[in-house]
Amino acid sequence: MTELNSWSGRPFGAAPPVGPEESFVHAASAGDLNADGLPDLVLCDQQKKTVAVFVNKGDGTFRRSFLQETGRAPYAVTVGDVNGDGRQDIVVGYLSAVGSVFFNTSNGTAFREIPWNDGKGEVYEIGIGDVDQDGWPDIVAARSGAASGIWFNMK
Ligand SMILES: [Ca+2]
Ligand SMILES: [Ca+2]
Repeated sequence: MTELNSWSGRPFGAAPPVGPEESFVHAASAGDLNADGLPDLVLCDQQKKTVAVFVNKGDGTFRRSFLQETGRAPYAVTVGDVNGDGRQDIVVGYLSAVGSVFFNTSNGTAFREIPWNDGKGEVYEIGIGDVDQDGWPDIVAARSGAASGIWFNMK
């Protein structure tokens, strides 16, 4: 099936699916997690409570390189270099649970998880940016059921 891309007028082609057929992915983000110049995908399954990385094979298909059971329902995710080491990291927000920063330790195949936020409310959206202009990226979260806020990087 082909649909027209309204921005360029060029057709969209059907792409092969990514991840398991039966899934409950509520949050996804893209970033170059293995530093090969191609954007990779992070898919967070709310029901299975998992965070998975799928690396871009360069031919329109993806291969899973990482899977972590979180024990909490992920609801928002973004990718960015939170610790300034040049490797893209993963920031996950959950439903009424403390969030996770997954520091990329091995080209998208291994991560070190540390907590962020107070675990209140539902995290609907996450942004990464240097809000206080100290040279370190901070985490901004939009939440429901709790105040939204900024979590400053205290490097
Ligand atoms: Ca890549
Ligand atoms: Ca990093």
